[in-house]
Amino acid sequence: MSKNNNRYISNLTRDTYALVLAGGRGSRLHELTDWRAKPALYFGGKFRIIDFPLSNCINSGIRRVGVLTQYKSHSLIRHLVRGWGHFKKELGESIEILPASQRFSDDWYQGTADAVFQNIDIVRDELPKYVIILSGDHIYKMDYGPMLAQHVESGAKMTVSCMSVPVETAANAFGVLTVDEDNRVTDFIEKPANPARLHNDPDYCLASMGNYVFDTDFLFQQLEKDASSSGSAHDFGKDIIPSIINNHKVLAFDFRKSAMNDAYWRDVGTLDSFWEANMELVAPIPELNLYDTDWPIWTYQEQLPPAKFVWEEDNRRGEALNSVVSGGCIISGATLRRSICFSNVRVKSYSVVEEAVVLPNVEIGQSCKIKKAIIDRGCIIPDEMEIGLDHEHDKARGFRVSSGGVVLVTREMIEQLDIE
Ligand code: ADQ
Ligand code: ADP
Repeated sequence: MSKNNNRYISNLTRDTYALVLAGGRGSRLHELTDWRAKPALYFGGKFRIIDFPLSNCINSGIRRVGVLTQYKSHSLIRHLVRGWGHFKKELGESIEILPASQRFSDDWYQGTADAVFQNIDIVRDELPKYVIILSGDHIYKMDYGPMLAQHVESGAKMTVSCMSVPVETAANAFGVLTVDEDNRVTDFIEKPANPARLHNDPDYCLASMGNYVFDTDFLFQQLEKDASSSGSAHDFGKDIIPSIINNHKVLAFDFRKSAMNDAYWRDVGTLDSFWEANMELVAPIPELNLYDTDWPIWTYQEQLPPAKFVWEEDNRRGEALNSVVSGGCIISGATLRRSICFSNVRVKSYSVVEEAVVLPNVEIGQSCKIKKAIIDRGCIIPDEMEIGLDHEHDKARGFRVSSGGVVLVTREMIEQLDIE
């Protein structure tokens, strides 16, 4: 059908402005988000979480993007400036960093709807026909084009991307939708204790992914109405969606229709899920293909020398098995197994590092043993330190041990140890 050709979709994506919500803390990540917003968190050996929605925009042909920042935004803004500053205005491309700056009132951003409301004038200047609002918190690859096409062809005022997830996963965690046979949203409850189950699959329910397409005029009207409503938390999930579904056409879009690979979507909101999603990448064939040249994930990347593995003269081999090792790393006489090393990590002789996610600029001294751990950026792990082998000992030293048995070590935790 001629309407469905690439040109049709590219006209829609060109008429769309994307707003990425990147102000959330992600408090269940504990000290990992003490100094950085969740979207700035490192992932997969060289990326930050925000690189995923931003790359999805670029690869989908949406080239005008605003990023709404608030909580601990320095690390995020630095990453955006370094890695995403190459957009060319002359080619119709722009990326705007939109920090909460009390432009309209004395308040910082309240809920997500307020964050968008406080930037209405900036979006209005761009004259987009459609606005796509994206959560900056998730790891996934998605072509937003088919979602936009469904939105326009169906005549919906708002479209919510969603996927079916087990009921126990969604309870108290996601916005849950009920839809009719035409995919029209008939009910929406934010984080219900007892999610509405799917008729044809009662163990599952339909969860919102926190990504929305709106007709621009309609969005502005709803935000203005919401801004003057005193009881509102000014949030899309809590207020805007439930208030419009009865009187306006709001449709669900099935993420599987435009997922790049088997609907991979991860909310790395806890230490365990962050560790697990990183660990999935060391599998021989991970579900998330980061080597797919058709859907590249862009990021900021420092100019660094290649990773190096040193087999030392006295037969201490530097090796990495089923691991991901980034530029600037030197693994010298040490063994990495099922681990991820971000850039500039040094691991010294006799050390064994297993199932660890090691963030940039970490130094692991000699004869260390590390298992099932997350080592935060810049940690200097002293010689002979053991992490993850005895959780009681880990806790006694001030390291955090998650419910799933992942040990988090940060610079501050190391610095407060009384080490000679
Ligand atoms: P949550 O992710 O729990 O649920 P929220 O904490 O509001 O909702 O975060 C949504 C997005 O907005 C995140 O990307 C976050 O970083 C960002 N954000 C939060 N507060 C912000 C602020 N004040 N300013 C700017 N950005 C902010 C949402 C939906 C659910 C849906 C899940 C899917 O509300 O309905 O199921 O996402 O994960
Ligand atoms: P990232 O590793 O995500 O780039 P950083 O570790 O550089 O983040 O921290 C981001 C921001 O937080 C920076 O402004 C940094 O100076 C600040 N910061 C980090 N750790 C501390 C700390 N212990 N005390 C005060 N500020 C800190």
